[in-house]
Amino acid sequence: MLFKRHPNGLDLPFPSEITPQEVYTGRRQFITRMAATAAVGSGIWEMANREAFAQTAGQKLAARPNVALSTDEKQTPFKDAAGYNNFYEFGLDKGDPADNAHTLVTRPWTVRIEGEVKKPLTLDIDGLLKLAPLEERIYRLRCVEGWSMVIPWVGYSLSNLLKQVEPNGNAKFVEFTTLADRKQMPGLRSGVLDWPYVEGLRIDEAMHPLTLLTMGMYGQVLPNQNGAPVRLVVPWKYGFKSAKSIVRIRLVSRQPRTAWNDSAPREYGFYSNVNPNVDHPRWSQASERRIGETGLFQPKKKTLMFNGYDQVASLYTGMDLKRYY
Ligand SMILES: Nc1nc2c(c(=O)[nH]1)N[C@H]1C(S)=C(S)[C@@H](COP(=O)(O)O)O[C@H]1N2
Ligand SMILES: [Mo]
Repeated sequence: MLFKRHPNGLDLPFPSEITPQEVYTGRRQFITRMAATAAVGSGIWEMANREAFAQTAGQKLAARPNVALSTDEKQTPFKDAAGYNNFYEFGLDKGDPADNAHTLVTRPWTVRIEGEVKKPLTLDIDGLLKLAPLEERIYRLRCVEGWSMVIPWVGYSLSNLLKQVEPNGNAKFVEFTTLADRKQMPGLRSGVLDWPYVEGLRIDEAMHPLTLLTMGMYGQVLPNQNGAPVRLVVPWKYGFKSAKSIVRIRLVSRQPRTAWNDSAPREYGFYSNVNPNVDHPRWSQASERRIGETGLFQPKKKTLMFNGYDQVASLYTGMDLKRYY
């Protein structure tokens, strides 16, 4: 999405291609281990972060498999899904979120659901976890940068929560606002986006059963770098629509502004449906690299319309998806 200026003035393409991903993940893990070893030795790391870790890491989250909504493709290894991330609040490099997100305090945490609704609601994480039965859904996630993963998420359809607040007749869109706290998020010092990170969906997209309110992955509470304690996963849209660490959900009458659209409107539209026929202005979207799968010369996979989730096509009948990218 963002590209460092090369000294020769050229934009570097695909950040994931600068260093082959396998080499990259291995190196990051090595660096992280070294840093952790040094810090633990000093005792500071433990004191500062015991609390945050105790609440999350490794905690099991039981869920019933939803086979009908799951792909049977090979799952991305956990270490890749939790080690190769975009979460700019914790830095721009793919390994930064895994290195830095331990400072995120995920409990206590509340989500406010408000706006054009009859019954606004504030829920804490336990309230959210109890709202509907947890399901495991194995979804493809396609990043706009040209890579993809297959991840077993844990959550339930966002529609469960939206029905609870009873949207009124003016509710046409849903806006998702995520945490922006400089004390917890070192990435906020950079001006790459206008914080907080805000995303949006049309109300029918938000109510679609595939749209997942997500609290876990791989049978566990979400790692902080994957958007703990609660995020969205919208599998037929580019990954940036799947906002992490949500604090507010607002039902609104007009299409909300979104962080990526604000920063580069020609490159990131409001809809951002995965579409191999609409290229990003700076690269093709026709194919993708599956993270964690093989060696250096892994063939790319063809990207599918709506990321293969054909059941959403009817949401866009009659719409020019080149215009509404
Ligand atoms: N708050 C927030 N949410 C975010 C992002 C971000 O930078 N900040 N990055 C997005 C992008 S570009 C992608 S591809 C996915 C990555 O999710 P994952 O790290 O769990 O695979 O998160 C999305 N959600
Ligand atoms: Mo992304």
